[in-house]
Amino acid sequence: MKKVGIIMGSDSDLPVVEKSMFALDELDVPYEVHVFSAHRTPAEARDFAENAADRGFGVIIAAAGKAAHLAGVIASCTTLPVIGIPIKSSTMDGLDSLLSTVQMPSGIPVATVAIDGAKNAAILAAQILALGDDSLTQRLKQQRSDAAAEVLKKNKRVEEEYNH
Ligand code: RP5
Repeated sequence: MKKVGIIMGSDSDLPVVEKSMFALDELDVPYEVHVFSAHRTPAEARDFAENAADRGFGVIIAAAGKAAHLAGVIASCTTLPVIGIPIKSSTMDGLDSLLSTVQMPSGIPVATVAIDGAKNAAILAAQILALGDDSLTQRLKQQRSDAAAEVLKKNKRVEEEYNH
């Protein structure tokens, strides 16, 4: 199976980005994690993106906060799909990161998830890889039906407690 590349702008993003790793572990999807910054280590970020397809990656998740250019820079150096996670790491509650990640110029897309939306980034990455992997598709379907069963259980508990 192809791997997911997970890149973050700083190790201070780890508490959020770990949620992507947990979600990929649950789905048994292989990944590799790096700290590369669009501003502090642009050469390493570029080198990773330019070689990612040849190194067996199928999709890249890029997480960054503040002036969050990482996902866009990565996307400019590869034709692999890039998923951006805007990180809430400043005094602006992540709105700065969201706009910096989502407002890409025409021609270089970044599929941007919600602020701190690391779990959804991982699920979207898995869905992309599942296009060529039937057993991963089955695992994604199972995960959805397990999650639905949990919600129905919660509904039952609330209904029993409050409806008389
Ligand atoms: C961004 O700046 C990083 O992605 C992080 O969210 C933010 C702050 O980085 P540190 O100053 O904590 O290293 O580049």
